Amino acid sequence: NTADIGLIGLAVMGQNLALNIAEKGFRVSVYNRTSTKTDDTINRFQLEQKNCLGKLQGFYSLESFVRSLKRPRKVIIMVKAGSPVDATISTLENYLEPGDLIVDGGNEWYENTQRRAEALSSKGILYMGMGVSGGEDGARHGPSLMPGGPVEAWNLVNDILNKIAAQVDDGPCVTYIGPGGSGNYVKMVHNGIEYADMQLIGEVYDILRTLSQSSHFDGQLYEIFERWNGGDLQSFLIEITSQILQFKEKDNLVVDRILDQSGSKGTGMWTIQEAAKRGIPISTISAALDARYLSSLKDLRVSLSRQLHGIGTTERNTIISFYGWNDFEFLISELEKALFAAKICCYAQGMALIQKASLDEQWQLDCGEIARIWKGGCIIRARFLDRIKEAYKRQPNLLSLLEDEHFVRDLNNCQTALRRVVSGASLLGIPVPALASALSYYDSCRKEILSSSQLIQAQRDFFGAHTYKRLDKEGVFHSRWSEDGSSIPISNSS
Ligand code: NBP
Repeated sequence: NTADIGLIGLAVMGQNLALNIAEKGFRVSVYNRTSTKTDDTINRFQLEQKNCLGKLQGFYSLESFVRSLKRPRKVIIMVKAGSPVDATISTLENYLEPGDLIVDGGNEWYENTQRRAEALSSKGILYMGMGVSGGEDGARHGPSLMPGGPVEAWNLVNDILNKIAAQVDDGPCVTYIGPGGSGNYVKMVHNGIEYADMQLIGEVYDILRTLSQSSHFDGQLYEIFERWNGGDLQSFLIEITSQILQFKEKDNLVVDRILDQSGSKGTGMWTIQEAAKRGIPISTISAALDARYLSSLKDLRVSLSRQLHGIGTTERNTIISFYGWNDFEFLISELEKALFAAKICCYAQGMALIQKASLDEQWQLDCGEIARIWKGGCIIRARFLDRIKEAYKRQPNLLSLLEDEHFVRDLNNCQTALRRVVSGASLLGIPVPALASALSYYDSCRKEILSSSQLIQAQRDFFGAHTYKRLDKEGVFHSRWSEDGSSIPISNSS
């Protein structure tokens, strides 16, 4: 029993994470339900071992796998989320003893983690749910890790996690997130933000692609993303977009040949459900998920494309010149600002959801630290996250990122561009649901009085006697809307 840690589940993520752990100098034991994956992992380790300081050993029975581990035993599970995790734990726990630790690194529903942690704690076994971001490459060379659970559990593995995580200027991309299922929760919101980030970039690309065909643009679209990657928008997603836009088969871009139906695996949907449950508006993330659902209605879209009208060529040219977008450089600069403003709104929504969950669940999450560990390894890694970290450093109890003085300045600087891009794209018939929702979020947040909500309260009281409060008096009121219009105080009126 000499291994520092064990890892169960050797599909894409588990195999790469095991090799990463070994490379950082640890002894890792691995096990997979189907033995061929264990063989693959051993073979890969042997091929890559010239870079490995540690050791990787494969096992074909859970019992011998567990016996190979140093006490207290630490086991990372990287199997498919849901019932496969329960099935794995139910066998594994028979070989463990009090003080041992299981870390589930899958994209798990946070309440499942809490249920499992509670069940295992009665046997003295520690349990953590750890978000792992960065896909295959991140797992192999340094992911962003979001471990949540008991602090004692974190203390048992933090030396390993600190070494295998991505490293950035201010440390490894891992921190103790908080108790309970908070690690899974933060990973879930990360994925929701990722959906929105991707959708926003997709919409801007659509505008660029459409207008590059009718305006005078001599360059290549990838160059625009390459240029943006040197500024405020610097991020992994902008960088890979530039690469994708260079990828050709013969003379044709591969992206133009891809079926336009975007898939999703569930974490985006969970984020929306959670936000609805906690009453937090995350409209840009919702718009991104809806856009994926809408993309899958291919047959309907093909049929409607022949029936529903957009605008004609003359109108289109008039709109383009009205917006000054014949000047492609000007369009590029407006899109850059619009994308940046929308990105701030999107992250403000995600962070607000994390803060609300933290409050409801008494997790005491540190949003600045969360932004920091997303700076490397993960899909949403970006220069921008440093700004978010700094914002929470200036004001740890920031109610909304929109309130931060630096973001206020940025938004005031970029809002006109966002407005023009949303209105111009709408007039041209280019769908921009995420950009538009970000703009509406921005406008709703900055309105002292929302007239639409005043009317809704009146309507609710009219048809359902749901009562309303007033701006000019204390108390709760109901009006006889269809009778004499008089207002009746219900309680505490002064
Ligand atoms: P998958 O999610 O595709 O799961 C495959 C693994 O689960 C295999 O090892 C498989 O064993 C095992 N498994 C299954 Br399926 N049912 C099992 C059962 N009843 N008992 C024991 N083992 C079972 O693997 P992945 O893509 O590597 O992802 C692992 C986790 O990491 C998931 O939760 C995923 O959401 C998360 N994640 C994935 C990514 C990514 O980019 N792929 C990124 C971040 C997080 P077998 O070989 O015997 O079938």
